[in-house]
Amino acid sequence: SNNKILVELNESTGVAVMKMKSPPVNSLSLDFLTEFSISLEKLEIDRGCRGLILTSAFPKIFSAGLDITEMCGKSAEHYAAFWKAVQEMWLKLYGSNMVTIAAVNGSSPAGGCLMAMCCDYRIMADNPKFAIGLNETQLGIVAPFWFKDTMINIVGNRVTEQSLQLGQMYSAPEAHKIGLVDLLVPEDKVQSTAAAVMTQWLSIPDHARQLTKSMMRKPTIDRLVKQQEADINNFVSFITRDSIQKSLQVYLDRLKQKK
Ligand code: CO8
Repeated sequence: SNNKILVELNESTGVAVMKMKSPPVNSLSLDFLTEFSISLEKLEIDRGCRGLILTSAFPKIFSAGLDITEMCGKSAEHYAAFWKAVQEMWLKLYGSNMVTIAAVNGSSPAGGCLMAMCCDYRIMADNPKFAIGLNETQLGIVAPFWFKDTMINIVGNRVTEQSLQLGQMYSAPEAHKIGLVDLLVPEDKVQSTAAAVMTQWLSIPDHARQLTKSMMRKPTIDRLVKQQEADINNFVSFITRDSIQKSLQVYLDRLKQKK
């Protein structure tokens, strides 16, 4: 199953493009997350790689977020392994030493939004049909504290509180207005703009930029590291509740019926 993520490293620029390609919607399954973390780790230790552009191989969808089927009707052991993989993805991407740029070329709910928020800079296709946000409450579930912290670090406490309570999805223009994305460009300019912004970020000496990034993010990362096991237990006991299983199932059925 080593084919959900395409990685192309340009040796001369030191920039890797990672394209998520897990049909139909790049949902973050256990397999996907495992492959993602391995690919990221490989780039992280490659001294020839200084920058990462994260994008989707599919037009219209960046990532549908966590794979809901991984959170339905499975064993406690499975939920624990799945949640650990979600944590690892976040720890690695949010803590990356590379310059990371999200080229958000489509919709990006929940876990997809989290991935984009982990990056240093977000460029989104200027299409009001594309939406991004942490919509967990709409599924009857609750975004964990580290999702919340990641969002606060970008848009502040007030906007995060309202967004999280309402499970609000923002259209690309709205997301730009609140600062959830940094730049809107026409759909066909997303990749080239990401490359141009990357050049600008890479003109800063790595050591100074990396120490600064770590200074900004380490307190947020440490908060999860200190209670990683407790966070897994928390997730498992929450997700195994009958009422939560029911609301996820209803949401999933509604997604499937929609067409
Ligand atoms: N997981 C599993 N399957 C999914 C998901 C998903 N997240 N999203 C879509 N699918 C499935 C659909 O059911 C559909 O399946 P099928 O073909 O069998 O009917 C197929 O993918 C294609 O989906 P659509 O037809 O809906 O495709 P569209 O192009 O019309 O729309 C969207 C794409 C916008 C991505 C749309 O599918 C969507 O909104 N999906 C739901 C996304 C969502 O709500 N994700 C939230 C997941 S929860 C999360 O990420 C964080 C949870 C934190 C846990 C905290 C617990 C304590």
